[in-house]
Amino acid sequence: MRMRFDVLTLFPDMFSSPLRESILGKAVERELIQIRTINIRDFTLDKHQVVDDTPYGGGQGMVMKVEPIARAIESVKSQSPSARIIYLTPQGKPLSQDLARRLSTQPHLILLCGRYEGVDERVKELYVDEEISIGDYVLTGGELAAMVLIDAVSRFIPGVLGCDRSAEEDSFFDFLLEYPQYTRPFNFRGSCVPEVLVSGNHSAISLWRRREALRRTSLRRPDLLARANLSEEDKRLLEEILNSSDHC
Ligand code: 4HQ
Repeated sequence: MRMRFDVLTLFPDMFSSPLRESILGKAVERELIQIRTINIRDFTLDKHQVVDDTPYGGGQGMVMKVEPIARAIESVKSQSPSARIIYLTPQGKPLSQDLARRLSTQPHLILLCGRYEGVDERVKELYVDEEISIGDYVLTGGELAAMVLIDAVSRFIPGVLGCDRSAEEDSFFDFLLEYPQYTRPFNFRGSCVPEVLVSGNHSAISLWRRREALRRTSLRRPDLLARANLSEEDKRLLEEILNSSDHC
C-alpha cells in the first residue's frame, strides 16, 4: 500500500461510488491507495448518538461536538501515530497542484469532514495539523472537498494513472492551460477539426498546440501565464498572438 486515507465523516456512504469508479477504483483495487471511512457517530457514548450542539454565545446553526471527533481521531491515531490530520474548510490553505503533490508524499492522511457550522474550535487546536480549502465557495459539508483532495493527491501516486503517464504532464505542470483536443469524426455537423492536426506534420502540430495553450492561458488565466516558465520561442508566439485578431 503506497498511501492511506482515513476519512472521518457523518456520511460515509457519500464516499462509496466516487471512489469505486474509474481510475480511483482501479487504484484501490490494485492497492496503490486505501480509503477507509470512519463514522464519527460511532464514537458517541450517549443513547441518542448526538454529534452536534448549539453554539456558545448564541447564533444560528449547530456546531460539531469535540468529544466524538476526539475519540474517532484517537482511535485512528492509536494505530498510526504519525498520520497527519487535515480539516477541510474554506478558511484553510487553498488546494493547488503543488500542495496535492506534497501531500502525496505522506504515507497516511486523516481527513476530517465537518457539517453544519463546522467543528468546535478545540478540535483544530488539539488535533488538526493542517486546514485546507478546495475553493472560495461554501459547500454543505467537507465530504466533497475530501473527495476532491483524495482525487488530486492520488494522481501523484506512482502507477495510479497507468504506467507511462505522469501527473506532471498535465495542465498546471508548467502553468499553462491545455491545448484543444479533437477526435473523430473530422466533420461534425459542419464543424471541422483544424487542418494542421491531420497534416501529419509533427513540428507544425507541436507549434500549433503550444500556440493554442499560450493563447488560451493569456485569455482565460493571465494570472497563470505570469507564473509560467516561457522560452524565447513562447514569448515570440505570445507577441504574435497579442498582435493578431485571434486574441479572442
Ligand atoms: N465546507 N473547501 C463548511 C467548505 C469547504 C471548502 C467544509 C463547508 C466545512 C463546515 N471545505 N463545512 N470550500 O465549503 O473545503
